[in-house]
Amino acid sequence: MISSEKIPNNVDLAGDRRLQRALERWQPRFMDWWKEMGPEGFQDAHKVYLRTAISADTDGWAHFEYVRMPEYRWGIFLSEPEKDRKIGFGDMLGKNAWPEVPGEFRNPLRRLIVTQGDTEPASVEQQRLLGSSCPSLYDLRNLFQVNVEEGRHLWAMVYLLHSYFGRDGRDEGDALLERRSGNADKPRILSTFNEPVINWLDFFMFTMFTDRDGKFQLLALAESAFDALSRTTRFMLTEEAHHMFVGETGIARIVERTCQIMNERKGVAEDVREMGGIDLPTIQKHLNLWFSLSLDLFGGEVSSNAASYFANGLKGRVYERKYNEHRAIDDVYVVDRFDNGKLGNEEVPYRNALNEVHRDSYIVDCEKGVVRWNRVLEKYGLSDRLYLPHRRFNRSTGLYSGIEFDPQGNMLSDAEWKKKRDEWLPSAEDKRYINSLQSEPIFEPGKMANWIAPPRKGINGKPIDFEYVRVEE
Ligand code: BYC
Ligand code: FE
Ligand code: FE
Repeated sequence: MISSEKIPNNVDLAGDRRLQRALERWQPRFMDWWKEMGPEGFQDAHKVYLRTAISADTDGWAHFEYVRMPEYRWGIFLSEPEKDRKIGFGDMLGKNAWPEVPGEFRNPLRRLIVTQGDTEPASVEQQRLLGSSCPSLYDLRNLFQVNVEEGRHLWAMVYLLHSYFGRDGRDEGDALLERRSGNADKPRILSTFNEPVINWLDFFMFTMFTDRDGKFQLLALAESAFDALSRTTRFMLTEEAHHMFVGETGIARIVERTCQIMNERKGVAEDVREMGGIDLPTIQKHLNLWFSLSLDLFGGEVSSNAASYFANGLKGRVYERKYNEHRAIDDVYVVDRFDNGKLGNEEVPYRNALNEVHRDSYIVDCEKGVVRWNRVLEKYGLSDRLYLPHRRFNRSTGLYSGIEFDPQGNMLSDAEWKKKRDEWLPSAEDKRYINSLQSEPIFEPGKMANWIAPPRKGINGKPIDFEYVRVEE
């Protein structure tokens, strides 16, 4: 029997026998998946100081305890309903939001939910080996906090599939546990979620840039006319903030340590590696990689899917309320276009350019993080700066895929690209170097790997040298 003790929830699970039965059948499959594909080597012996959501209100958020990860209580939470909620955009603007899934939108809604849901376990799979190279117990704990919450996000989507999509939904719930990140035969749905996350530089860039796509997609789904989807994603967003914090501060701490080394060595960049730090060009290359991989997640620049999601009220714009006008039927948007291999542009109906609209606001948000990283460089009196590469750089979906550009957005021949590639993206040698730095985990409380500065403060008011993960019989 599933009790609310075991699955904390605010959806009255105990009062819905059908849903209970479906989740009872799915739960052991999830546990099998977690044990096979979750954090390797930290399943049974380790207790982790984790935050567990035990209710949807602010108090429920302050709940911290030591748990073995397989015993984490993955809960189902929806944000509080908004009374008489109306559809906020598209052709059905002003009509009542949907308590159920309208038959005509069943397929596209299921597809959106499955696509969202698929990314959550994918990211856990991508990160499953990182524990064995953690730079500190503090970072190890943050990795696991992110992992269990992505697990909870999967539960959130499976709850929607089981509650609203009947048999099809249950099948999709099973399939979410069967696909595997990077597996050629049964890959995860979206490109970026099949890319390897090999080291902690990848991890911090992933949580900075890829989890931030999560933020933007969830904000767009939070506008949905399908009320349960809106409420589920709104609650997920509260967790997403921590994931991006982990990424942004992780990189800031690496940059800080690199600055310290550069100052000790009077700014000779080559010496950073000699001193066991991560040099700025290597940081920039990982930034280039994960920013461009994450831009791919917004879909094609011109997309009829995006237009119909918006027209039908399935997926809105980020912070739809901030727009003056919500139908967006007459507007146009200018996007790049290729004519005989030459780059020009064209006007397209605004709704068809919504993926690009989202990408624009995402880039602005990423830029703010880069500004904060550069403040660290400034503070240390260094003139080097990090930057976001052009959106055309290294893309594998949409308009720019199959054509090479430099980080400034200039088109390149294949030969030029091949010559320069390793200056812009992590090379085999860079990967070897980072792996050599991260071959051993650091488990001593308060100790940091040499290539990263300590955080400003610990978790939940605990000191930095708190034992965030411990082995216990
Ligand atoms: N890889 O019409 P288009 C997160 C497909 S991250 C592979 O432009 P659309 C998280 C596309 O399906 C947030 N295929 O696409 C982060 C379509 O296929 P069909 C995840 C791709 O539909 C970190 C075709 O190409 N949430 O939560 O406008 C850790 C034409 O594309 C890709 C969502 O994505 C790709 N990158 O936009 C943990 C929200 N891109 O129709 C978690 C739900 C496109 O030809 N998903 N395709 O068979 C969506 O809203 C949309 O599916 C997308 C794509 C925005 C992703
Ligand atoms: Fe997530
Ligand atoms: Fe996340």
